Amino acid sequence: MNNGKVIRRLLWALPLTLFALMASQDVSAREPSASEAAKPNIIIIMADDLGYGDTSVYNGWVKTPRLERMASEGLTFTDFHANSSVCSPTRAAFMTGRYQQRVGIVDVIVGHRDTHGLSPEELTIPRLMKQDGYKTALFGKWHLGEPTEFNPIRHGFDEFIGYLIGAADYHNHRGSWYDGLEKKDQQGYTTHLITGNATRFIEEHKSRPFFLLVAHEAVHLPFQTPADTVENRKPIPKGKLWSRERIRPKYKIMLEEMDKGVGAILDTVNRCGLAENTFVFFFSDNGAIGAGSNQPLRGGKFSHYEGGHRVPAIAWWPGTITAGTVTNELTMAMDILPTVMDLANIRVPKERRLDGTSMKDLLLDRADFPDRQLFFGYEPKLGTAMRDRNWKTIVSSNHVELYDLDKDISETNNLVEKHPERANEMKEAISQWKKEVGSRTNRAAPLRGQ
Ligand SMILES: [Ca+2]
Repeated sequence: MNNGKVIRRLLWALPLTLFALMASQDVSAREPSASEAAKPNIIIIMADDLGYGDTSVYNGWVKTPRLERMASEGLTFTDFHANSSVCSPTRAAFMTGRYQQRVGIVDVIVGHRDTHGLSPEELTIPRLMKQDGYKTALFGKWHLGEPTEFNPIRHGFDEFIGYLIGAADYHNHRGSWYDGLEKKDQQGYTTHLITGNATRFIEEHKSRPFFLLVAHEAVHLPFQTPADTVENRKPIPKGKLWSRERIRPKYKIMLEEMDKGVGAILDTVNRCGLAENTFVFFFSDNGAIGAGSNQPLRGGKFSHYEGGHRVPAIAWWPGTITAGTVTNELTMAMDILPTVMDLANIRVPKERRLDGTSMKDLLLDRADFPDRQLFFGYEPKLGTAMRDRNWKTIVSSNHVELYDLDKDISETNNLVEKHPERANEMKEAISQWKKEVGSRTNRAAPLRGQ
C-alpha cells in the first residue's frame, strides 16, 4: 500500500556498477528455508550520543560512507526519536517497549540514585526472543544497572561482552569490561572489540535465528581515537579539556571508526548469505553534546528541544524494505520492541501494556503510520515535552513553549501567546500522561512466570 506520506527517492547517486554489484549479491544469496523466513534475524546497532547533524546521511559534517550505503539500501527516518535526551531512560524504553517512567528509569543510572537498574522481571526484547528460541547477545554498553542482579545475562541475553556503566576508557578498560557476569578484559579499542564480537557472533550463529544488540561506545566521551593509546596520551592542559578544537578531530575519527564497524556487520551478514532474512536497525540513544552537531535542530543531549531526542535512524533489510526510501513518520525508540516482535511473529503477553507501536507495515509496505501523541518526561530536571504531529510543547514549572515544527524546525519562535488553546490542550495532555505512567519511583508491577 503506497501513500503520499512516505517519500520514495534516491538519496545518493550511486554509480550504476555499484547497483549492479548489489543486485548480483542479492541474487546469489541462498534461499532461506520456510522456518527461517518466518524467523528473521534481528540486529540493532545503537550509537551513543550521535547527533542528528553528525553523519553525512543527514547532511552532517562527518562523511560516513557505510551508513550512507545502509541508507541507500534501506529506509531513512527523518523524525525518529530517542525516548530521552540521556542514555539510560532511552535504553530502558527501547528494551521494554514502554515509557521509561513505567519501569522507574527516568534519569541516568549512577550508583547513588534511587533506581539502580532495570528490574529483571521486566519483559525485554532479549527475554521475549530467547523464550522463542532465538540466540541472543549484547556487545558494548548496557547502562541499565551495574549490580549482578541487573546484568544483561539476567535479562535474557545468552552472551554479553562489554561494560555496564555509562562509559569506559576506549583503550584501558580493564576493570570495567565484562564477559557475562564476570569481569574479563579484552585488549583493544572498544569500537573495534564491539564490532569484532558482533561479526564473530553472526558467523557462529548463521544457521539459526539470532537477536544481536550492538551498543557502541562511540561517540560518547572520553574522546579517544585508535591512535590515542595510553602510551602516547598527553596530559590535557586546563581549559583545553572541553575545547571544541581539541575534541572535534577526535570525535570525527571516533564516528568514522564506528561507521566502519556498521559496514563490517553488514558485510558479514551479506557474506554469510543472511541478508534476505536479517532486519538491521541503526539509531542513536540521544542527541549530541556541543562537540557534535544536531543541526538544524535546537539543543542537544540533556535538552528537551528536538536536538536532544530527534536522532538518526536507518532500517535495512534488502529485498524486503525498499531501497533508498525516506519516511517522515513520527516514531520512537519504544516502537522497536513491538516492531521486532511483529517481524519475528512473537506474541507479547496481553497483560503487558506496551506504549510503542509496531512499525512493521511502515517498514515493509510503506503504509500510513498512526498519528499519536508522544511524551518526553525528564522530571524534575527538564520538565516534560510532547509531540503531536508537527506541534511541540515543552512544559517545565510554570514555563510553557510551543513550536510549529513544519514552519520552525529549529524551535526559535515560541507560539504560546499566538495559540493559547493549543498550548493548554497539550499541557493538559501532559498532566494526564504523567498521572498514567506514574512517578520516577513507580516501578512496573512484575509479571510472574513470563
Ligand atoms: Ca547516550
